[in-house]
Amino acid sequence: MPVPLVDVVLPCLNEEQALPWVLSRLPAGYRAIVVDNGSTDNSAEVAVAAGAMVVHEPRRGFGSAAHAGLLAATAPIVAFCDADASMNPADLAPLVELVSSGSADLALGRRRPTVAKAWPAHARIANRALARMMRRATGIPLHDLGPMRAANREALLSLDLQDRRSGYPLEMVLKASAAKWTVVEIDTPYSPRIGRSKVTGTIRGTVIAIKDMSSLLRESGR
Ligand SMILES: Nc1nc2c(ncn2[C@@H]2O[C@H](COP(=O)(O)OP(=O)(O)O)[C@@H](O)[C@H]2O)c(=O)[nH]1
Ligand SMILES: [Mg+2]
Repeated sequence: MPVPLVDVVLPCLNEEQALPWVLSRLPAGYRAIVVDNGSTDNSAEVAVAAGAMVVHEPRRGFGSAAHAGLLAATAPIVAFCDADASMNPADLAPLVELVSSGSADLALGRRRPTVAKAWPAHARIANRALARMMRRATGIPLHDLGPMRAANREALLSLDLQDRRSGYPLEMVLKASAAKWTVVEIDTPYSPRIGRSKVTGTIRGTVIAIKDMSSLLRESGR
């Protein structure tokens, strides 16, 4: 396969039900890199059957998977998307366009729920509070710490991201801001996922996410 224009990193923990929907919706010229984070279902097999590249990352954690995908990528632009069908990879195209045209160094998708139940209230409230702190820390008018995003691969690598859990997306924004990147946020539809949530749909996941993100914000304030 020739080097794709865009590599799409899809962190995956037991998403066999959602993957066919997700992987059939990548724009032409985009390559899917499914990072299997120790799934106990058939996620890896389903991903391979759908034509995706599969990377196995045994160390658990969203950031661990996302970063393994970034390291495996070879395309000039790398995008990130969840593998749970809550967002449509086709909606990555406008984010990628912002990066490829040079309008943004980091393009972020702001999740806009299509129906109320797409986003549980506790997750939405926590996200809003964290986004407010992120705005204060960076001075950039951002409203979400969502996973959908795009940037140039080499630039992303140069950020030297360290978080391997839920703080990864936030660390990316904080370091991009510190490096004076142009960070742009646009709306992306957010729908109910297929299958069961691993992070904000559970109390434990939400608490870990808030903990990881608050400690990053505290550090950045120092
Ligand atoms: N690799 C990896 N992926 C994860 C982990 N937890 C969640 N994911 C994936 O990250 C994405 C977001 O997780 P999800 O459970 O939908 O969280 P929510 O959107 O906050 O409910 C999905 O694609 C999951 O499969 C993890 O520990 N490791
Ligand atoms: Mg989700």
